[in-house]
Amino acid sequence: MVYVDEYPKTSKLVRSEFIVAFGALAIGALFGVIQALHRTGVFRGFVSSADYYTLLTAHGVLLALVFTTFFIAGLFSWAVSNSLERELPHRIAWAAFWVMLVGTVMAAVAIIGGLVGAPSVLGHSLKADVLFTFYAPMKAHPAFYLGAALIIVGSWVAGGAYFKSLWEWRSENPDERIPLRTFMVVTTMLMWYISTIGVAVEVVVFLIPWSLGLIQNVDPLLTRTLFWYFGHPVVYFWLMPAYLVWYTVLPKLAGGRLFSDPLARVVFVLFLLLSTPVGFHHQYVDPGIPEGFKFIAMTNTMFLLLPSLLTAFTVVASMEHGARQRGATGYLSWLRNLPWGNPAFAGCALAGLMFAAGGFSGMINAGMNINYLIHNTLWVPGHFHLTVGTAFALTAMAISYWLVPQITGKKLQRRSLAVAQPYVWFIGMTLMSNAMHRAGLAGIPRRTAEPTYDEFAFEGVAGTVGEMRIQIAIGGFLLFVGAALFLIVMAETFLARRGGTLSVNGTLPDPLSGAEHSPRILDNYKLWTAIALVLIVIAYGPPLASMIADGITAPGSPPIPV
Ligand code: HAS
Ligand code: CU
Repeated sequence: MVYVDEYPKTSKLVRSEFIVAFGALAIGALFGVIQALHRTGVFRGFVSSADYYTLLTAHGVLLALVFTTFFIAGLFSWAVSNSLERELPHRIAWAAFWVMLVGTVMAAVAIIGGLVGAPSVLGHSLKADVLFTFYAPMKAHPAFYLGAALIIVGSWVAGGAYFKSLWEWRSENPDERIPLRTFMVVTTMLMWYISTIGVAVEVVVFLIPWSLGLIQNVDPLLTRTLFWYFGHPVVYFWLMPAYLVWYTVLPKLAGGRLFSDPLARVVFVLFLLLSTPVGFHHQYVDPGIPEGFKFIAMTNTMFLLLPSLLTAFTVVASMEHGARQRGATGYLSWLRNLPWGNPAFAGCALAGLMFAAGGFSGMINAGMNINYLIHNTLWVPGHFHLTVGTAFALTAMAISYWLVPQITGKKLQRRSLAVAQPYVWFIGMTLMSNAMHRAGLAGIPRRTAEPTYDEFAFEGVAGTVGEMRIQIAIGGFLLFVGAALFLIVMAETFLARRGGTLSVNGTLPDPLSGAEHSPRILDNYKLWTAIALVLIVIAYGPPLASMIADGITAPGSPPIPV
């Protein structure tokens, strides 16, 4: 039976979450192409450079925060309901949806206010040009921070629906292993609860009172630290859902089975343990944090490569198994036997391939000394367009080709556009991110409307700055085309009539090595959460204590670069 007929209530929820996600994707992608054309100087007619920050904030917030959070909520709702074989508790889940939606609208209105002359609303000018990392000393309208807080609170409530389902299931199945997809969702949410505490404290205790004028100053170092305490784990909040898809659906799309359930569980537990005590790797150049603690963060970050390296092994092995089931032979020629004409498969596989490159640039970011070379340059957007902008976004789009027919009961429309779409994205992203990385090495900064350096000679960099700019502009344009193709396919599918046979089937095969081979201790959430908290206390305790020793709003550390 199709998912929508089996779980009609949860299907409706997933559809609503996806519609908001895709709406955010549409607007965010439009702003993205405008920016790419603007900062490369190819076309500057859409906005003035003065509005660049507003546009960049909207692009980052809509794509990295709204598109991701709503899509993940939908994916997780599907994963939990489908693997525990029950509808989600719908009151909790819908409450979460509405809280997140109200938050999104508030934050979006505050940002857009900046484009229409920042009118005064409730005694504060309505604008939020603070970028998606929104830390002090840049200040936004209170509505922006309240909106951000609501999005986070909503995501907490959504987690409540998954936990409640798990408890219900557990009372009926006391001895069974937690199904893999639910295990992954729950581990991700535990990591999310631990890490969002940082940003919640930053926003509620400091930024909201400060933007309302209730307190006069905040400590930029302390609030940045609270932000990055959350700002690294949030990237795994985006990655782990992509991994959920790569582990549980991609092997099936490749015609095979997951290589190892135990290895998948180990990977998710490692993320729970190590995602948070690493945030200082975003603050290597911040003064006021002892070098030794930056070093601890670097070491933890290097350990944190392990779950992704294990994933590369397990997922590629599962794909190879699939190809060999389809008759492939040879060391590498099995790659040809994969279903490259299936858009769901091709999108996930290309996303994985690009993530290998993005992970590599992440390793470079993480090295304390090499980081000084690339920090705040265009290298960093090059890195994260491969990670969140492809590993997550392309996987989300690809899996929608498989999932949306199941949550709507409708056949995928415009299949030929869907087949082309992942390749358009892949080519566009290859051009853009490669040129961004190189431009960063040449010293071109991120986050500015005027980085063109026409007359500047960049010694020791292959090619010219003009050539990189053109690649970024063409790549950015192709990405916009890729997003548009996806949205056309989705819009037509959502609006189509039901009928005919679906081109997908939602059953997932058992892993080659199943849950019965994985030690039960892996499902011991109390133990892993406790260890995660201990690691956080070690990594963050002393530096945070020294930051607040001089008073919690006093910027007592050496001068903060602005
Ligand atoms: Fe990062 C900055 C370090 C992963 C996102 N990162 C950012 C920012 C974002 C971001 C948004 O240490 C910018 C924030 C800002 O605005 O300032 N990052 C890392 C490291 C990893 C990493 C070590 N990042 C991610 C992921 C993200 C993301 C995932 C989003 C989803 N990042 C940094 C650092 C900075 C940073 C510094 C600060 C830079 C600065 O100075 O500002 C690692 O987790 C990466 C591990 C990954 C691998 C790759 C494994 C390969 C796999 C592919 C398998 C292949 C398949 C397909 C399945 C080791 C799993 C095969 C296909 C066939 C056809 C065979
Ligand atoms: Cu990070």
